[in-house]
Amino acid sequence: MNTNSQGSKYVFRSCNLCEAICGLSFEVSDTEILSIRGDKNDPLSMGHICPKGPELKNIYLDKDRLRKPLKRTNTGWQEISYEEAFVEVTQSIHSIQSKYGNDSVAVYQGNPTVHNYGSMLFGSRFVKKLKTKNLFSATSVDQLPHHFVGHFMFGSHFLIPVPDIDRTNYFLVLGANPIASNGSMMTSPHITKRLKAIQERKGKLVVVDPRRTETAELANEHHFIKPDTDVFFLLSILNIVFQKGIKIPKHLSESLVGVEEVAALVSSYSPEKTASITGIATEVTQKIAIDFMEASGAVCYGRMGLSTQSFGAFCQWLIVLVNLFTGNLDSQGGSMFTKPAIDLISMSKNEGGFARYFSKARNLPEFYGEFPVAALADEMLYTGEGGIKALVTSCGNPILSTPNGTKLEKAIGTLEFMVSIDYYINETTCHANIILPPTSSIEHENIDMVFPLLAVRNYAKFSPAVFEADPGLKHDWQIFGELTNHLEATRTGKPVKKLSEKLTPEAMADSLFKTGPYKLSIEELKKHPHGIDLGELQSCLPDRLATENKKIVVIPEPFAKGQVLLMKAFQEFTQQNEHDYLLIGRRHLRSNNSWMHNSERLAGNKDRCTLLIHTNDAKNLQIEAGQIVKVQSEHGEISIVVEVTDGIAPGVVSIPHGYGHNRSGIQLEIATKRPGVSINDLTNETRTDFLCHNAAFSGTKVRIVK
Ligand SMILES: Nc1nc2c(c(=O)[nH]1)N[C@H]1C(S)=C(S)[C@@H](COP(=O)(O)OP(=O)(O)OC[C@H]3O[C@@H](n4cnc5c(=O)[nH]c(N)nc54)[C@H](O)[C@@H]3O)O[C@H]1N2
Ligand SMILES: Nc1nc2c(c(=O)[nH]1)N[C@H]1C(S)=C(S)[C@@H](COP(=O)(O)OP(=O)(O)OC[C@H]3O[C@@H](n4cnc5c(=O)[nH]c(N)nc54)[C@H](O)[C@@H]3O)O[C@H]1N2
Ligand code: SF4
Ligand SMILES: [Mo]
Repeated sequence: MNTNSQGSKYVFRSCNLCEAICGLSFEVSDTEILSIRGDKNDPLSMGHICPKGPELKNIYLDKDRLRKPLKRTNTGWQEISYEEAFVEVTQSIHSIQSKYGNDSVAVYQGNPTVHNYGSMLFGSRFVKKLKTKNLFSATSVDQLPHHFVGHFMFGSHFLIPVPDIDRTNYFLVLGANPIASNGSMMTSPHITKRLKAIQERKGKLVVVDPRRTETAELANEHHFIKPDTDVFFLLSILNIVFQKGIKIPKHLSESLVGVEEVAALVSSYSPEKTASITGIATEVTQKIAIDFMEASGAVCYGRMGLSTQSFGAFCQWLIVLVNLFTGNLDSQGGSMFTKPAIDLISMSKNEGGFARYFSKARNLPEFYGEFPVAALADEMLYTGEGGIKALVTSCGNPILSTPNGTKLEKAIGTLEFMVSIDYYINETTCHANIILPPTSSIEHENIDMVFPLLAVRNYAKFSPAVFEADPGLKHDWQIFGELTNHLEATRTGKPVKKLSEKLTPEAMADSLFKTGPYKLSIEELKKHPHGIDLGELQSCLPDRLATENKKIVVIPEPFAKGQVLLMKAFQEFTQQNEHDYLLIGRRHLRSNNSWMHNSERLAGNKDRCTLLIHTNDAKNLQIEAGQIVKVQSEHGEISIVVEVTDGIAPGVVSIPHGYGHNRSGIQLEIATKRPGVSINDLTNETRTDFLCHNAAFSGTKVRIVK
């Protein structure tokens, strides 16, 4: 902390609103935040800040933010004390588990969990105490395929390579829009600067996306692709690479098993055969493959648009193979692994697994102890043994964020009890019997435990609280800690244990740093308020592999077996006639998943929840910009304003997710002037990834009605 001549001081901490974890500089007086700016001395973010960063002040001050636990009664919400809430929550959970078994209580942990180390560390202790198999999180509407591939190829779900963006000379981006999202599974703050730097060193940025996104606008090349078909494009890239001659990084030549089988697989997918399916011409695919092979340092990267497809896991697997067989895996300028100061990989060594047990209603496989959230509604509606009767949510809004939110909303209506840990009444938490609000993020310290694992440089930082916490509020970790101890007491009849002063998130993180590869400590990190740069990414395979024999499993069993499904889909695609419109999502810089839409400063006056449609399609349908149309799917119907553009592939339409703050019958207390509609009232909960069962959002079939 520094003080200036006006008596105000500076607090340096990372923004926790997205994966870029930008270093911010808070200028504060005793009571007020005077300004929030990018911290120029942060070695990773170098002064970057986006329009969401300053919102940390508005969230702190927001009058919509809950500051007292709430209980739902027949006459509306009633404020209660934390103690009353803890007792009621744990007694309800205990009585439901006693009656129906431990699995009758389900948990959904949403996206902000990973941005809050207290919630993560103490949430997982509470979850263990519940002893339920019905665990769900945002992972399975997001990056599950990356973990799946990490687990099967490298031996740990946390072994996920990231683009060495600062040294690459050819960046092939599929289904990601980092200029709006600020990067995902690639912590890379100041992304536009980093992308432009590739071009300044005469490298190339190539984007494959059904929409001409902000990132595509900057790119050297952009190619439209038909949604949900990337798997075939990637197979064709590999088909060409194998024909021209693969190049395996020298240090990995002894570490691969299964290369011949890949050669056999990709031989069936020549670019000539896949062009009519993907919409990418043979010559374009050939040129991309050859440019990629010839570049000194090239990397292929795919994100949400690729992960949330029918063959999302296949896509992420093939991306690793493209990098591997062009000599770019674990190599400078290619796709590399980090060496973070907290070693999550050795920590989670014994937790891993897939399909060790299955969900009751949908029979979907667990992965690392979690079921796909696309099954959540059916598991609640299941009346047999093992069906869900109670729900705990934290940091999330699954009614807006998971496929077929309408069905989930109905299913939640059948529950006997629900509790939510959240500082807003949102479309999901409004159904809870009790809402437990935590402190806002700047009222507690934080350490990014996850994102340095995915960062384009090795980096560590401690973020101090900006202000002391509101004395009436508890932190997420304290809420989870109290719930854990109260549940134990309810079960045993013994007095409730006090939270230990020694067992805090900070103490836990400190010991993780001390046993980590750099032997850091919180004390040391506090001496470096802007963060510590631990250097550029280094080759680390095969040493770092967590597979039994330190080999890369080039074609893991689920993929070997899944080839049949792939071929079947390929043949069905080739037979396909006229289709409906294919729906994709989008993100905007000034919006953050399902929340922060109540901020006037951030959202501005523009309605961003619109339907993007190509000019020719609009003409054919005789619809115009500004008009309201109905969009219908197998599962639902929404009405939405049309925006006409040439920046989307013909036959494709786009709606952003996270909106729909006007659900019928619900009096939301968060005032929003632009409620929008929820794309997930159209998406299909039965459409999941063929292998890992991540939600398959991309390419949902819809009809448009005037
Ligand atoms: N169709 C479609 N659906 C999607 C996506 C898509 O692209 N298309 N994207 C998916 C993705 S990638 C994700 S990650 C999910 C996100 O969806 P969710 O997992 O539902 O997460 P958010 O919408 O970010 O949840 C926001 C809630 O978390 C609360 N919150 C914020 N910070 C904290 C905190 O520190 N403590 C507590 N207790 N609560 C907090 C906010 O108040 C808010 O109510 O949506 C998914 N859904
Ligand atoms: N401003 C802002 N930033 C965010 C978020 C936010 O809501 N707002 N959310 C955060 C979260 S939780 C996440 S997970 C990340 C996500 O980060 P990104 O993945 O970079 O974000 P998206 O904008 O969802 O990008 C997905 C892209 O895939 C394209 N796409 C859709 N379907 C297909 C397809 O079938 N094939 C191909 N090739 N492309 C397809 C879409 O057009 C879109 O451009 O962003 C994070 N950052
Ligand atoms: S890009 Fe914006 S939201 Fe993301 S960490 Fe940086 S300031 Fe925060
Ligand atoms: Mo996400």
